[in-house]
Amino acid sequence: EVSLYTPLPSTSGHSHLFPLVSIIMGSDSDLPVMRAAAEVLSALSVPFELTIVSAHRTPDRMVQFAKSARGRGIRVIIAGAGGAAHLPGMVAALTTLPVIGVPVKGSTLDGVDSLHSIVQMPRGIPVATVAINNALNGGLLAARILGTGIPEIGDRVEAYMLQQKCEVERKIDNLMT
Ligand code: RP5
Repeated sequence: EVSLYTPLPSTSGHSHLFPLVSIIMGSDSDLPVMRAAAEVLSALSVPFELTIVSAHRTPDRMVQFAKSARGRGIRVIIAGAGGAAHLPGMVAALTTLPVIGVPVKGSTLDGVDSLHSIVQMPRGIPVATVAINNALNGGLLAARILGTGIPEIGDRVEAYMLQQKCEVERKIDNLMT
C-alpha cells in the first residue's frame, strides 16, 4: 500500500527517507498551489510524500489513506482542496494526526467557498486552516509541529525565520541608500 503514496520525484528531494509529512490534494489541478508546501519542506529537509486523494472521486482511497497514515509513520497531513473542500475535514475525522487544511482558489467564488468549508469545522474534529492558496504556510506549520519533537527541524525553522528577517533588513537598507 505504501507504494500508493510514493512521493513525486519532481517535487520531493527526499524520496529515500521515510516521509513524516503527507501532502494530499483533491485533484492534480491543485498541484500548482500545493507545490509550495513541498518546496518549503524540501528546503527544510523534512521528508514528505505527495499524492492525490479525492474525497468525492476516490472516497475509498481517502479512507484507506487516512486510516493508514499514522501507522505508516506520518506525523502531519497537509490537505489542499478547492470548491466544497471537504477533504481536510473528512481526513481529520479518520485519523488522530494533525491535519492542516489549505483552501485552494477555484475559478469561481475566489476560494472563499473552500476557506469556509475548511475553517468552519464543527467542534470535536479540528483542522488547522491556512490562508487561501497559502500552501507555503501549510508546509511551515507542519515543520513547526515536527520541530516540537525533532530539534533539528525546529532549528531549521529558526534559521528560515532569521533568513526572512535578514531579507527585510536588506530591503530596509536599500531604501535608505
Ligand atoms: C476539488 O475540486 C479539488 O480539490 C479541486 O480544487 C477542485 C476541482 O477539481 P478538478 O475538477 O480540477 O479536478 O476536488
